[in-house]
Amino acid sequence: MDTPMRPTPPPTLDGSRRVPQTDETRLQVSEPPQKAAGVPGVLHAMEHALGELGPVRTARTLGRLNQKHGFDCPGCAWPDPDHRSPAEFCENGAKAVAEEATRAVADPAFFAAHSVAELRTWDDHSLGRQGRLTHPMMLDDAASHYRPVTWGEALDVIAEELRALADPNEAIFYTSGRTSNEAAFAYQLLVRGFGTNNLPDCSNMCHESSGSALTETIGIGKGSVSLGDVAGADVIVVAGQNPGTNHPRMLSTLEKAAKRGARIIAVNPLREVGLEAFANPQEPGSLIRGGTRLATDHLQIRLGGDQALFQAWGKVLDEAEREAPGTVFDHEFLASSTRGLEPYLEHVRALEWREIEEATGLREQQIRETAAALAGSRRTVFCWAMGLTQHPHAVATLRDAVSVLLLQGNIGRPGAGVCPVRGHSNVQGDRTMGIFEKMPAAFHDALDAEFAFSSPRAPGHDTVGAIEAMRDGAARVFIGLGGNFVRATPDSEVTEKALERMSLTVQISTKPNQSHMVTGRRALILPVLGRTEQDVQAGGPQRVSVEDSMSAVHASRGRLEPASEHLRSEVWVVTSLAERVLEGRPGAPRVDWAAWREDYARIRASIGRVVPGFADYEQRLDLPGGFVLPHPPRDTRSFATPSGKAEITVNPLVYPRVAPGHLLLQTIRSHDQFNTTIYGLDDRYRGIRRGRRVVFVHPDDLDALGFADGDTVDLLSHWRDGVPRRASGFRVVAYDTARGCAAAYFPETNVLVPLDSYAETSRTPTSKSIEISLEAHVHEESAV
Ligand SMILES: Nc1nc2c(c(=O)[nH]1)N[C@H]1C(S)=C(S)[C@@H](COP(=O)(O)OP(=O)(O)OC[C@H]3O[C@@H](n4cnc5c(=O)[nH]c(N)nc54)[C@H](O)[C@@H]3O)O[C@H]1N2
Ligand SMILES: Nc1nc2c(c(=O)[nH]1)N[C@H]1C(S)=C(S)[C@@H](COP(=O)(O)OP(=O)(O)OC[C@H]3O[C@@H](n4cnc5c(=O)[nH]c(N)nc54)[C@H](O)[C@@H]3O)O[C@H]1N2
Ligand SMILES: [Mo]
Repeated sequence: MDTPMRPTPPPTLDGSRRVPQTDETRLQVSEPPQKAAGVPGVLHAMEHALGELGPVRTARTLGRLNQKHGFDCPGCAWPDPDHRSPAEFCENGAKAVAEEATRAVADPAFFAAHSVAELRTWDDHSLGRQGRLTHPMMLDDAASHYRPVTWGEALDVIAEELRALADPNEAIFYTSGRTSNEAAFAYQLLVRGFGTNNLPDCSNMCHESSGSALTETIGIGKGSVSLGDVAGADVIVVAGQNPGTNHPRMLSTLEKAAKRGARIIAVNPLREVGLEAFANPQEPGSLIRGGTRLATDHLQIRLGGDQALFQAWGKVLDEAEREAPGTVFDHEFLASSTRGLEPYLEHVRALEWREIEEATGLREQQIRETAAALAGSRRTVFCWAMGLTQHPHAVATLRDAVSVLLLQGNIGRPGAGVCPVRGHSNVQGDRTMGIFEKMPAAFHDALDAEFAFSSPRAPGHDTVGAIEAMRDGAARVFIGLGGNFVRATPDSEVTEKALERMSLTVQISTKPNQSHMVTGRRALILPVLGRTEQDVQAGGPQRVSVEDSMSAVHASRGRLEPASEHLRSEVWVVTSLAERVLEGRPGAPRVDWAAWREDYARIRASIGRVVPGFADYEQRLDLPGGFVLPHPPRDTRSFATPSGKAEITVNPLVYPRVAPGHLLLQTIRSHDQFNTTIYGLDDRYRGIRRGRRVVFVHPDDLDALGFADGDTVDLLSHWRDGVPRRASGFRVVAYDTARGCAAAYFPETNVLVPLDSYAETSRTPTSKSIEISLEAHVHEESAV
């Protein structure tokens, strides 16, 4: 039997607005290594897993990860290959699993020993290390500590608070992207049945810009490639993404392409080790040879300079086409399937190199060389992640990325296409299931027909809108299905105050986090099963399903014994809540929630009738590897835009400019975290150990600003509202980044991101584009 154990680390106050913790005697900075993964990566993974799980659980758990009859990795959304190796996981996937399958528990004794006020000063690393939540817990009005409650009492409190609202739009229903398709579908139905579209999700802060730009230009907000397309491409652009840390299994695919001689162009202000060279742990030979070189080119672009780069590539492609007509552009495709070529060409022809160089920080020659590679390629894939989506002009940037591909017909043919690399393991599936504040009318129509009700049609709040509504008193109840809302969102102080105005905050979680400590008048923690655990309901053992970054849907089945007998599945929680909230409510959808809870196949049967592409859902889940959803541009080169064509768009060139003496800050992940879950304090690939409060700055910028490597500084953000925003006590690290740009880890820096600084159209917070200045840190005034 696994015995519960609880490590009790001293609380380190590492939060954004908390007491600064820079401790130069602990924090270590060294040269970054030369290549990613390999034996050290696997050893780190095993070490971490063994520490959390012990040997038996480690073998039982990691052996089932991403296997055909196992569970889906709760890490990232990179797809599984058809031919899986016996160890189809990466270092960070193993960490994600260990984090969930840990034997440590945060039980009622833990909550009795520590007040909420005390736990609020703990950082997320210390909170997460307590282990799995075991009991539903409630914080009563004016209470200092959480106390255990029964599920019945907890659900009654929520139903009572929801029913007491003057308007259903006063409730916010957040979702994080680990939720299964089944739970997500039931949840959105509960929310719409209750009468609101207030369904913000983590995607609003993540790939919303990709969804917006792709829907506008190609008619569907999802990537168009398969794993085979990426492996088979001649040119792969990897822009604004750090796969070595965040999508390590992508390195195997890039390695295949590299071995075929593909040109891999990394576009990144940082030289990310994972893109330089890769030693595949599944191929011993690769380790001996020192690994495969991945990126052939590194364009060290300035933050937010990508739009200029993409337009410049379009400009050079046009020149090449005019020099040798018929050799670069795909005229047949352009004529039959696109719109807007002429105005686009007019726009890019007028661009001036001086401005392109200023925007990108690159030289004309570098851009011409890489454009020549594109011109000579018949199979090009663009991959990207947060480096492109979290800027004010992110949507325009991505429209311009699409245009470059369209010029050469690089969509809907083998080895070519768009590849937004998703974050959370089921964030794409949640959106497919209707987790969105503004689903298309066709979805509502199908939902209404299936459940004989009238779903509300007015758009709900997205993440930024939800915070504004709570801040302004227009919302009273917050419910989070997974995630860590208070730490993941921008403008931490504003968000904290907003949540504190709620009459009830509810977090449906697996592990303790800060969102449990920043509460409304009353608060609930509802502990749920994770992906790795068995889910047995009245109808027998259940499976759930998820969709990866490439639209493949497959089943996931946990095998471990649950961390506590009091845990319930997300589907159980949602359907039980729905019964209590919707019973007897006029106009409620017609659903047998108890039947859904007993057998999730009944939920899938409804999904099959509501969501396109899910016919015969149950049977097709039995297929090895699941099934792939339809994608018109990929499948038939058809484009469901209003014009029926793929849109080549004209976007005015925008790039960030900061005041003299200021820097542009991006906020990123270290190698030892999953979003707000901090596994440890090492960022091995960037040479940082035992600490997180660091800011990476180019040595020449440091000279110019009068600072030096090793200094301790405060980061001050500058925004048009003039509100002072400060993150204190960061060790300066001289680092190889583009000039004028800085980097620091999130969530410590979220306090610096103004709530109303978000991308045009997608309203994604601009987490990679924050104007800051450095100020020498004064140790004495450390307490805030
Ligand atoms: N282990 C682990 N895996 C994860 C996660 C995790 O936290 N840990 N998070 C998951 C989630 S939700 C997501 S969304 C993904 C995130 O995956 P990534 O997007 O890779 O994550 P970030 O750390 O935000 O890294 C952004 C990258 O873009 C670069 N960049 C920043 N700004 C710009 C720019 O203006 N232009 C260009 N060209 N590059 C830029 C940065 O230098 C960095 O390399 O990973 C997922 N997988
Ligand atoms: N400054 C800055 N801010 C950012 C970003 C950035 O790059 N910079 N990135 C943004 C991005 S891309 C994203 S996706 C968001 C992430 O925002 P979120 O998705 O809200 O945050 P996570 O840290 O992934 O959520 C972790 C919590 O989820 C819970 N959890 C884990 N597994 C499960 C499960 O199976 N079920 C349930 N119910 N709960 C579970 C645990 O309690 C854990 O504490 O953050 C965004 N915020
Ligand atoms: Mo994300």
